[in-house]
Amino acid sequence: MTSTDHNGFSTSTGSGDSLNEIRTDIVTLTRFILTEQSARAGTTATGDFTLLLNSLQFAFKFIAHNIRRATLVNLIGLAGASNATGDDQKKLDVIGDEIFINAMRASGKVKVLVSEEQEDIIVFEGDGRYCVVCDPIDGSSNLDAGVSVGTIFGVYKLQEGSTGTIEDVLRAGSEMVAAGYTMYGASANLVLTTGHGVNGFTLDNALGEFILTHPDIRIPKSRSIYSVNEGNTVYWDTATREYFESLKIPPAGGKPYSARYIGSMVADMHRTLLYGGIFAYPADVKSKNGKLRLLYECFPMAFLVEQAGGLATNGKQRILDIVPSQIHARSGIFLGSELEVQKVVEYYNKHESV
Ligand code: AHM
Ligand code: MG
Repeated sequence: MTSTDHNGFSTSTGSGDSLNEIRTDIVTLTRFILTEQSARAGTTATGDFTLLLNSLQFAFKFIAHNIRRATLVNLIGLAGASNATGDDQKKLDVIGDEIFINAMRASGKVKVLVSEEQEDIIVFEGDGRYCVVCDPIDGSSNLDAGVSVGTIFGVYKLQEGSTGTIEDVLRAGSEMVAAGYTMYGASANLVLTTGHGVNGFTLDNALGEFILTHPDIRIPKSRSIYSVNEGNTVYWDTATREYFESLKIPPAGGKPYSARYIGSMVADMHRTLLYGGIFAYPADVKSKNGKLRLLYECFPMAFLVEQAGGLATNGKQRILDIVPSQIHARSGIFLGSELEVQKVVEYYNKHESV
């Protein structure tokens, strides 16, 4: 069976499909973006974003290729150095970073790049009009165990008249024009927003193309799943502790919440987007500003989750309203299904007013 989505793309819809039915009218990421741009841009589309996205796709494919063969070509293990925020770098962190920087430079469309692995911003030559922020390989401590990791990215437009400075990226997440992640698991899955909903693409290795497989992702309004590193309970504030404790008390006739924590933000977020529930990395007394970085971890995920109908907060403030004080600034974060995140906010409100 086929149906037509809001972009006018026809997609197979599962029920009624024969196992032998082969899709021949597939929508590639490039086709999707071209169609979306021409439908929305009016007369202003220059094709620059499409070219930027092509370079991003190339980086994802190249990183996916290296992750897949990592064990075979001795790419697992530490590189012997630490990055800008003091984390031990894996060999794949270094390679992922190089791939990303080279792809963004080669696009000719990027002026400013922020990478988790680089202390300072990189300003490229040329007249690129975009700023890209990225964590080339997030969750890399999981790499050697073959657990899914991912690349997280966000895109700002260069400010009017700017020649490329740090001010172009020290901006609220709500100013991002696109964001997403690619999860490197059994297959490479790219989840993208350009501010008009969320769409998911799967890399077809034989075609070398990202194919639209999850059109218009909507996060369920609620779901009894929580995802957090509970080993940190002793460091949490009262609101956070009470909130997570409340999830373990079954309602009359019901069940307590299920815990699911991979420890790889992209994989935990992918499940949360598709199944619903809440993912959190709260600020605590050990990490007063949280662990996850605003620009290239919290903002892109918050942008995606809001576009999918969910919420993202640090408990007191909407994540996308925060303005980072520096490029590697951190924040506590709770994000996911609308009704689940609202409960956290209620706990924070209760404790604020005491
Ligand atoms: P990284 O950017 O150094 O990989 O760290 C970020 C990762 C996230 O993917 C994940 O959610 C979190 O760190 C896990 O941290 P912890 O091991 O403290 O639970
Ligand atoms: Mg990271």
